[in-house]
Amino acid sequence: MLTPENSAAWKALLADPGPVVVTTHYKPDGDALGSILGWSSYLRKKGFQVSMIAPSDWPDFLNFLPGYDQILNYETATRTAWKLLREAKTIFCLDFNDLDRVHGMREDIEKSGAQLVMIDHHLDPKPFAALMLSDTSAAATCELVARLIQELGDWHLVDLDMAAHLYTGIMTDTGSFRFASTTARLHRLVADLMELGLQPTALHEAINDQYTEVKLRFLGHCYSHCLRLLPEQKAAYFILSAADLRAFNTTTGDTETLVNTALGIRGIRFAALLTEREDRIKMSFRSKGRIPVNEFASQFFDGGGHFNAAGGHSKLSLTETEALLLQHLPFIQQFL
Ligand SMILES: [Mn+2]
Repeated sequence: MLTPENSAAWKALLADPGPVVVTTHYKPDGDALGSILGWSSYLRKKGFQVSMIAPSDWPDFLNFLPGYDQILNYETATRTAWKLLREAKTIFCLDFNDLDRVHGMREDIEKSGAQLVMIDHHLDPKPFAALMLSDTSAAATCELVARLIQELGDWHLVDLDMAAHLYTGIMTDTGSFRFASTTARLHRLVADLMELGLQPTALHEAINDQYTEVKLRFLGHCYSHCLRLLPEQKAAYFILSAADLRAFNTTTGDTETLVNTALGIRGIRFAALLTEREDRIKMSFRSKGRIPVNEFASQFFDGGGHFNAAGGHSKLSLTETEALLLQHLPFIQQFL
């Protein structure tokens, strides 16, 4: 967190308000949106003129987050976004470790001339920002935002809406406080948020109890027809073709829970999800224990991520990608 070397830089940055942009990664999740909303509220209270831009749309269920409607979607508001990026003196990059993660927005960020500041917890951060708060031991970027505000002595500025933003990111990125990143120290931070009056039950409902009929039927289809089990290798994976997605009219986020449910099968330690998108096969990997899926993703599928949760992609066909997955599966055996 703050060290004698970087604390002066953060304090100087925050003492000099102006127009800024706060952004996050493509297809933002709960931690991505929670962190940009919470950090933006804080910056506004410090006197900054803040615009929030997401590189793409996000799952609908996140639209319970206070202030979500002020986030601009770069893909549908490209011109406005470019104007804001060009006028910004600082662009805060939250919850991503590589400028590639903003996809089409990358060029505009690079051309903007603004200074870049990163707050992130992903492994192997690329040094693209002038000021970086990168802590790969943090459970969520929202944890880092909360601690940063605490360490800057501004906890009194955190209101109930901000508490909801930060809790959402911490809760979703820890799988409701079950992943190994959940520490005693994190629970203490959450206790600080609850002491502000936060009601976790309502947030859990807003996040977890949001199935629609079509989504539940889609999941049923996936369990019945798209799941492959390899009990001997302690692996399971889903294969979703473009036709599967079309048949159920799926939207962003509908497939998110699938890969985790494969890991919920007794005895399974490695799970994957192969999804046929327009121009590529999108791949998600999850593991339990010592299996480094970030290494698996970067070695074989042009990806990366966290130790137990990572992603990658393939330009091959769905069938060829499945064959490649099976070919590389022995990699995980050494960690079982
Ligand atoms: Mn995150």
